[in-house]
Amino acid sequence: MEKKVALSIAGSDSSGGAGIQADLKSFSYLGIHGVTAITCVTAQNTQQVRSISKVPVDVIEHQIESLFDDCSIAAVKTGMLYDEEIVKVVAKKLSEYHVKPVVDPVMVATSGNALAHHTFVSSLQQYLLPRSLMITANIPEACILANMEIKKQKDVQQACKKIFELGPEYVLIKGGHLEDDIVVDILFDGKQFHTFILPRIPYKKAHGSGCTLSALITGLLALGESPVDAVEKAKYIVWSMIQQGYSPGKGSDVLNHSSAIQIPPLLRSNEKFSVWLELKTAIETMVSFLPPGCIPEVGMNFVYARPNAKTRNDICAVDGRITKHKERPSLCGTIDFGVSKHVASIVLAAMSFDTTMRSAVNIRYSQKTVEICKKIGFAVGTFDRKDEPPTAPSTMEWGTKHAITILGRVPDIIYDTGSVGKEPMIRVLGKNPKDVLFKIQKLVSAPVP
Ligand code: PXL
Repeated sequence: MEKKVALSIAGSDSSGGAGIQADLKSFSYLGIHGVTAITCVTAQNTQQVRSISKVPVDVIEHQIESLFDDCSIAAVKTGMLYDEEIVKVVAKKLSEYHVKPVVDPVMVATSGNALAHHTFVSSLQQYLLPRSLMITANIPEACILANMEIKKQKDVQQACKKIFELGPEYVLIKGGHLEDDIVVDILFDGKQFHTFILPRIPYKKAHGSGCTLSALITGLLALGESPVDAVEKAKYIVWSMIQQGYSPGKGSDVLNHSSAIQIPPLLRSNEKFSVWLELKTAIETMVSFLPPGCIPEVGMNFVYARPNAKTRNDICAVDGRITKHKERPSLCGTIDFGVSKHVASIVLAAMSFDTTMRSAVNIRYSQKTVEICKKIGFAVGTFDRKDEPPTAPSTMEWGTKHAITILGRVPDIIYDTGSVGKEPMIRVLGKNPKDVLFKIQKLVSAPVP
């Protein structure tokens, strides 16, 4: 078995949330073998940094040499370098080995304690940034490096340009410190600004997110991703790790590096990402409450179309099924665009009548369920497979259009009672996954007649 090797030159965080510890966990998450050169040992917990002890520079040098003399190192990141002496030796060694690192300009811990000596910033600017591939700075770090105030998005772009002048090939400024419901990160490649937007995760101050992001970017570069793709994927992974974070002490939360995270397809457009995320969230919610008796023999799919969807490629769905596992509903597969046939045709057919009806899920048929739907006031549509003309392009498309035409509108559910070898089925339709979930919730909590 072969594994890529990535190197982190950084400080040790005794609390295990940031520094070398976070970097190794991040590499491991990506299936990469992480190697390390430790620059400082911090004594800290989730509340405070109690002390910082520098590792002697000759020891730092020996660590780097031993690794380059032996391993084929695919990518390198630097974290806490603390002061000029360490920055200089790291810059010297990396240029000897002709490696350009991803630089996380660590200055302050999440707890607010300083992690850098006053000689750090100027030496970083002078020795390391001219030889770096990418710098990943948060807003306070970017303000110091660009020597300017950053208050608005426009300032971020200007700061990117100023930091780019210091020599890195890519400048990433993370917008987490700007107040907003969304977090906007900007990557500048010297010509173009690439924007990455994710919803803010409220009430979480996650220790180690900067280290983890830069380690994941480094790891993804080691795996052969382009810098822009590496940033997009790494951002999403960190976001999910923060969302699933936990608190090992009395202070800040740490990231959950060992959670199962589904990396989204490269969505590029924020509109596609929102569709993907809304669907994923709804599926996770549905799986948590759905009685397993609602799952049909063939399993379920839950889909959500982009606005004005025209083809199956515009429809996000489960590449696989939602099925029963140990008597509980379980998502088996990943969520992606262009992977559903049946339920996607239902939504496309519904959208040809009403473009706002963009989501659907199939559930197990029973006559009782149809009766409950009628009782709680759902608009109910139906079709009979026997009526399908032989020229119809697909049963789902024909059946959906047929049911809608008869009713004169897109119903809340469309059912059919099946035929030989075809399981009877109910499809719940709605404007978006939340709307569909709401209907399912209403249905499963209604009294059985
Ligand atoms: O998150 C920045 C960071 C980097 N490196 C070490 C740290 C921290 C934050 O606490 O302890 C060693």
